[in-house]
Amino acid sequence: MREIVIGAAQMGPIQRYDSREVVVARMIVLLEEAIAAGCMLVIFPELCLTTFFPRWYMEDEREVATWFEAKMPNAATQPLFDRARTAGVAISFGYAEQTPEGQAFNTQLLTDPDLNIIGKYRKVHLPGHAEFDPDRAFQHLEKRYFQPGDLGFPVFRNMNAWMGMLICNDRRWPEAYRELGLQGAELIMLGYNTPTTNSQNSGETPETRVFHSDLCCQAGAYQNSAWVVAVAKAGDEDGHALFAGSIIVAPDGTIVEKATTDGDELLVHSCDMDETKFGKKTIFDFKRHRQIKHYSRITSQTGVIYPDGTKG
Ligand code: CDV
Repeated sequence: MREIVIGAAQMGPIQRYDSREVVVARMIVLLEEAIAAGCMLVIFPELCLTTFFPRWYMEDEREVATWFEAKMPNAATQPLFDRARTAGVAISFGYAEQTPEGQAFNTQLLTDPDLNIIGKYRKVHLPGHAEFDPDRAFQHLEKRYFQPGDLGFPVFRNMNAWMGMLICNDRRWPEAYRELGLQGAELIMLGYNTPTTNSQNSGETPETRVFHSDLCCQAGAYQNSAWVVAVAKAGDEDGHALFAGSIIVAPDGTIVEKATTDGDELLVHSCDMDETKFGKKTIFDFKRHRQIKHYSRITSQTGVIYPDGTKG
């Protein structure tokens, strides 16, 4: 058995004018709960230090810069690192990263139990748009504020297991999970900020949107025989609702824990990394069953090209 007791630290809403210090204090409350529950690794959501700022259209670069972290840890997050280090609990959380070269990424970090940052993932599949879109009920400007991740889909050795990360929209792309699965990922951590309504289709119900989220996480877990921990930032942020429903999914695709509120809430599950072995050795033994000579379109073509040559 290779047991890791995991805490999925769902966070309730963060308002536009909430400070990093106020948010980090909330994260430490969740961390304390996790420590008391025996968690060894605690996972927080995407962009969890601030409100989901890509919903706001901004032209002033100085204003945009206020949402980014130029250093990690920094003064605001140091207390979280310090408390986790004293307890020997590894953490993973998402933030807006500004590099010394001036690049901007939607990033998730991973530490070991000594709180060394041993891994970083930068979101590859950025949803939304780069310019103000008057046809949407609300904006989703990730393509304006971030560059697509430049690290690929790395997998890290941590706590005697192979671990990878995805961020929010990445969970809808099977290629993202498979990139991790092909490196033996046993645990896939992902955070999300997903609006409860579809800004381009008011007829899509909140239930359908949660269904799509669960469907993708469960399929990604099953098809790669890996644990998937999906952690929401949820609730009403300045009048904009984000759905909750954080889940822990076992390597057979079943949901073993699910959040019941749309506020700060900790899910705890003891995840045995050896449970990933069965699927990896049988139906999803990639070495025996994958047929890569038939998959070339996946890396050579982005959009649809019909057999008659017309483009979709
Ligand atoms: N933060 C996100 O990536 N949100 C997207 C929304 C825009 C659909 C998601 O895939 O959940």
